[in-house]
Amino acid sequence: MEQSRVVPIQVFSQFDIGGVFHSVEELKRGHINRTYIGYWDVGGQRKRFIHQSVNHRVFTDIPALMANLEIVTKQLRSDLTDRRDGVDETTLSIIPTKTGASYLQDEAGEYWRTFEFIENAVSYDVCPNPHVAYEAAAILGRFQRALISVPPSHLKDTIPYFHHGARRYDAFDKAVQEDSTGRAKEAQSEIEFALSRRAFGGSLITALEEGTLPCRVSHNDMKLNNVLFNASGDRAICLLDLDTCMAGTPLFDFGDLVRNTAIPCAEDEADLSKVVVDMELYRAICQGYMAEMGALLTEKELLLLSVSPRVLALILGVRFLTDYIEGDHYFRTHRARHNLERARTQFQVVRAFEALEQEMAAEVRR
Ligand code: ADP
Ligand code: GN1
Ligand code: MG
Repeated sequence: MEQSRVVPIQVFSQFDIGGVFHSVEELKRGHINRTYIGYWDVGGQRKRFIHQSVNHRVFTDIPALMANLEIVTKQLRSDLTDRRDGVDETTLSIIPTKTGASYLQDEAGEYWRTFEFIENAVSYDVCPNPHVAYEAAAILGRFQRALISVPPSHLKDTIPYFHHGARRYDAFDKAVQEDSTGRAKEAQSEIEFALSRRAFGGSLITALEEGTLPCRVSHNDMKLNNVLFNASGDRAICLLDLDTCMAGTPLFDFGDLVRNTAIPCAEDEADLSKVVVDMELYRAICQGYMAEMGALLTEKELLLLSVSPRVLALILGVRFLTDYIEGDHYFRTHRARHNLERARTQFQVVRAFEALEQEMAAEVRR
């Protein structure tokens, strides 16, 4: 379960901010990294910066991760300069250390980096309306389009086999067999659900490995709260959380975005009757995404678009369930059985998509 930590503020002064540190507050959002807002006095003005401790138990090669981040943000920035419609858009801007590095390691072994704070922006954990869904999908489409010129082999895998359904199932099997925490008995119905859909969970990765789906750079963590909107919430202005940018398929991103945006409830919603697909939100995602990326997708990608949300929800459910059975080592949890509840909700998401299989496919064709 979550434990509070001392923030090593002396580390922050090693970044080339050119000001005087004032205070810090934690932003409790994601499940993996630790994110802080630092308040600094710079040139007589109070300015905010993002200080982030990157989870090196999850991301085991931080130099490679930061090298990827530099490649991706450089390309996104150059695309924004070339595009006329990108005036209000931005991308992450790394503040180097005073010695010119993009990150540092503190005495406790933790890795730190600093970003410019993107001001006058909002983000959503739950999608409030179809316009927000459209915009999130459109910025994803622009992101994928901008990165088409970066060969996937130029980026290292920051988490190997991240959306590899078959390998996620292998890890799940091992967790169930070992049952090191004795928790498997409480999760029998979830385990059975996962096992009943094993082949489906591996379907996208099989197509990618066989080469019937093209390998492209993808974001791989397309949660709605990784998109920043302008203050009025009517325009997506930045895609965040670029740590998992690596070789993949656009289907991982489209699927993940639909998974967590077209079902307007929390990812750990305990009331499963609220886990319902909002087809208006789904339609808006299809439209926003197609407007930017539609013309660049292959027949096979188009065919699998509507299937991808189900695969992504299943894989995430299996990951939550594996982590629960292993003792909650990966995802940060906030209460007992949190990962089991998250798995249960994702499996309900899978059921909700299954029930709408035909309608979801018809919407993409339209
Ligand atoms: P995690 O991997 O833990 O999800 P993120 O990089 O997504 O970490 O950051 C967590 C939250 O911090 C985001 O959802 C966003 O609200 C905020 N955030 C991150 N980077 C910035 C930034 N450069 N400017 C403003 N807010 C940011
Ligand atoms: C994690 O870091 P965050 O909270 O944006 C996870 C994603 C999951 C997501 C589920 C590196 O994302 O894969 O889809 O939780 N990121 C990593 O909420 O494992
Ligand atoms: Mg995030």
